[in-house]
Amino acid sequence: MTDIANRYKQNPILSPKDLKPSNENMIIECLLNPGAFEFNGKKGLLIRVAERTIQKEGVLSVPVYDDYGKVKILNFNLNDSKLDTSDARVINYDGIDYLTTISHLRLVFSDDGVSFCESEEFPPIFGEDEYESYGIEDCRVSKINDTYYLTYTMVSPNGVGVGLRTTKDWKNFEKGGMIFSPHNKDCAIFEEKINKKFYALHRPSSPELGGNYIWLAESKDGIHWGNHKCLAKTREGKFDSKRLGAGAAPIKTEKGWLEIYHGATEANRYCLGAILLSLEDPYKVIARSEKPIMVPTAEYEKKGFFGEVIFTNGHIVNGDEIQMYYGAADEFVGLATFSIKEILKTLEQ
Ligand code: MAN
Repeated sequence: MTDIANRYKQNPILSPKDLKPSNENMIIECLLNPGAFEFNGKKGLLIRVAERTIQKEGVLSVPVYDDYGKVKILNFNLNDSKLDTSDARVINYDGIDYLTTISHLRLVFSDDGVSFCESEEFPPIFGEDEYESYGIEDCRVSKINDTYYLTYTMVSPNGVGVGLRTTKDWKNFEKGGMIFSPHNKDCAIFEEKINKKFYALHRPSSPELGGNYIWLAESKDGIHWGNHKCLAKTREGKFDSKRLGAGAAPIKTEKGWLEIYHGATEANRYCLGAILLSLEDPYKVIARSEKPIMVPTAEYEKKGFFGEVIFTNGHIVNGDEIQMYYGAADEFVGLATFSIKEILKTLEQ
């Protein structure tokens, strides 16, 4: 046995061909990293749709939004020595990075948690201002009382930060702006207040000193955050040796807050691990996976837009079962279930 995830047999449940591009100049390159939630008796996913411009021979085209939010296409000659295309996600030309795709978020709903459909009632969510001009990505959905808190990656030439929007009906959204400034991503808000305060996991990056670690912050209003503390760092020689980041909102268990997180190696292999935080004081780490609970093993996890990747930021919990939705190889959406008890058992060893 390589891990403790039970993969759905008909995985992947969603592939790029299952949705329509947002306009006639674009093609969908990847469907990935969905947020997950329940609404009006249905299961909902907020999928990241990464699109690119239609490619011509000998030329590499990348989409960027201009100052007015319109897609503009930049073309680079593939033979140009100033062009570096070694990473499928980002190209570099003459020292400047460009994303090969632009992402927006798509809402799909399902009765059984497996077949998801789009409906015109719930339009796509796009990046909207100068802090989202390279798109929005990897949205976590946390429900507190009757409000859904959407925390997502805002991408623009200003940097990569965490944006907040809230909604009660998935039709009207209120903007909370950038809640964690660059460089920061992987933000998950706890689904209940502890000692009257909101808590959020987040992932600042500090390249000179420190690294890509999971941090925790608290807030009185869910918008202004402070008391930042580092909870989990990279570990040499392990599955999370290069970077790690929180998945969806922590799950409340009798043993503590259980967080499923992603950890990546220097070779960009993304696995999942778990971390357990004290119920009363989430700054206290009780346990952490020594070995990953899920590793890329299936064909659709090993090969795709960016292979060897399992990345999650969405799940629905039902008793002991976690229905986890995840991005596989940065191209497909997969479904896997876990037993909470089984994960907790791995943390005792
Ligand atoms: C980063 C993010 C994710 C992506 C992984 C793997 O963490 O861009 O969206 O899934 O890398 O490529």
